[in-house]
Amino acid sequence: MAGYIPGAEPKGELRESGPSEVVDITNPQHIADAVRKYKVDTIYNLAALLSAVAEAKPQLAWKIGLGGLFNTLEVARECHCAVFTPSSIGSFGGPFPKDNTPQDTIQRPKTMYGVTKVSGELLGDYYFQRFGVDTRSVRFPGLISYVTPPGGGTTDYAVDIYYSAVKGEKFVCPIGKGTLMDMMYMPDALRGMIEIMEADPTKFIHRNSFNIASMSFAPETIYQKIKEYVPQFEMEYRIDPLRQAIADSWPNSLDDSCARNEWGWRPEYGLDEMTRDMLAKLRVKFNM
Ligand code: VAH
Repeated sequence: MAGYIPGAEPKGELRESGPSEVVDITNPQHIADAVRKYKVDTIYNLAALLSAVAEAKPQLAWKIGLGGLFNTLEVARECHCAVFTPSSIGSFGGPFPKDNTPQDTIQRPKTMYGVTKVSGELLGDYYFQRFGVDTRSVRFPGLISYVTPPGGGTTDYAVDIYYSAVKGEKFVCPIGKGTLMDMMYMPDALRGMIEIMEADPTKFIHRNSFNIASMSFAPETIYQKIKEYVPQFEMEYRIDPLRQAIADSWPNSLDDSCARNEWGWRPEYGLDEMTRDMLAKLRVKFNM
């Protein structure tokens, strides 16, 4: 993380899951010290500002997204680590096929988030080709989790809607009716991150970065699905122009056939399974 962010330390289940250090990703020595101290063989570099907040702080988004990635790749080159860095459906932009977006197509994003993601893909491939660093990546859709509240992304609505439903509140949706975006339940995303790093690289045609997908929906679809389990749940639209413009520039759905063919990617959660699990876990989280 750039600079020390109070409260950023891991908590609860994450903290109990193993050793941890607070590392400033804009300080390469910090990264190298942690890698050497814990004999790290694979770095999962998840540091980034999400799409909407990156438009408010573009310089910081670059500093963390690309500066942080460069520092991570240099440490990986020196310490012989593999590196996973997520890209995103936000890496697409310009005149590309919006439906079933192919693995290889035009990527001319107009957001700083997208610029950092497509640049990160190119940098990751360069470090593999030039220095042999084992870099791998997936283009994540919007990730939905009950563990951590959303952090300033365009797809945050698909998490916030579950919180409103469980709390018995009317949901105010910032994304317009009919706006399709790819989404994925966090357990599928975590499994994908591990499976790609354990995959046999001799089968790779691509590396940075693979399209992966599980579901694509618009706000009205997830709302109707939640209403099946929370019949009194209500929603209204109050469009956020920034997030709507970003969402409109992204794919409606992804073709993930390369990830399926090159390393066996398969999603396990659809909208119904995710909705049942999200509502159940949030009810436990809020003792409701
Ligand atoms: C965002 N949740 O909305 C992130 C993600 C594809 C969406 O990159 O910025």
